[in-house]
Amino acid sequence: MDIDKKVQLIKVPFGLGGGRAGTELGPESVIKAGLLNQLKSIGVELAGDSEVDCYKHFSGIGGEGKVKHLAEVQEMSRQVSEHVSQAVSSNCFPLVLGGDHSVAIGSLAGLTAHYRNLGVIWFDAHSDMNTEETTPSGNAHGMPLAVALGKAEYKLTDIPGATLINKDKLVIIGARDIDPGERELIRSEGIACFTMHDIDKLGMKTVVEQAIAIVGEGTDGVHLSFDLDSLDPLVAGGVGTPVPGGLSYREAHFAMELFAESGKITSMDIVEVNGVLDYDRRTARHAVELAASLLGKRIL
Ligand code: EXY
Ligand code: MN
Ligand code: MN
Ligand code: MN
Repeated sequence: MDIDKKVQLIKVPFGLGGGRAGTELGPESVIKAGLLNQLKSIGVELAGDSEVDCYKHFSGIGGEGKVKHLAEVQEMSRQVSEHVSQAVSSNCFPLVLGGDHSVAIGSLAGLTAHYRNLGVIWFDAHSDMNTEETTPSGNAHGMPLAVALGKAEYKLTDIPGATLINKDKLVIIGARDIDPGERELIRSEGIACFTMHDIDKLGMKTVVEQAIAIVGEGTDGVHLSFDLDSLDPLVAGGVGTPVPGGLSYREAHFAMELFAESGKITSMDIVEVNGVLDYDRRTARHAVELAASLLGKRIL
């Protein structure tokens, strides 16, 4: 997009929404993999960075109730929302570094406070649309879209200033592990979901063109939430919930390049980099490169 805005980095070292330790190390890991130099090298200016103070230490304990660590997820989301909202108020491009994918609840809350017609692009192996009733794991990182669409008991509107996202302006790309309750919701709500099968059939160019046709019209901002598990685990194995048969390196970069060309994306999450499982920082380095591709890195 040749971003004309400065980037505000928002670090969210939160992993209690996932089932395995290590995602709370994501922001540190992505920074150590060279994010700041990479942004600098492509001419993206950093307005500043902030860190959300949010239960940095993973604990497998405290999983009572239908959703594990729900109170912590809610408190983290409220704080992330404030940071994101502040960044948008300062005319910056919010780049949120998770953390597990429940951090996107906070991103979407902060963004909907400003963009009344927000579009959402969701790169993921999963569809993250379980409710308190359908979740097979009790892990909140499998729920952010249900929260944002108002389908769970915990709703985006529980966060001050936020509105729900519009189901007609949401596009999921890369899905290949969808639970029965999620499938029902996707079908009944008519949500645009390009599975890996669709990507194989249509090719990434057509998929992104169709996605842009959906979110490009009638929106005043478009958020791109990138879960690293959308990539094939052979490319990016440092994630807590790997699913075989994912995006290739080039498919993912090509998609980011096409979204960059569209000039439509106004914010981004990078989530699910697991600092414990990503022993050689390969997944974190992919995250850095993908962010650069989205922010307008040019080869020529
Ligand atoms: N659908 C499964 C669940 O709800 O437990 C797995 C969710 C994984 C969610 C992640 C990271 O995108
Ligand atoms: Mn996810
Ligand atoms: Mn996922
Ligand atoms: Mn599953």
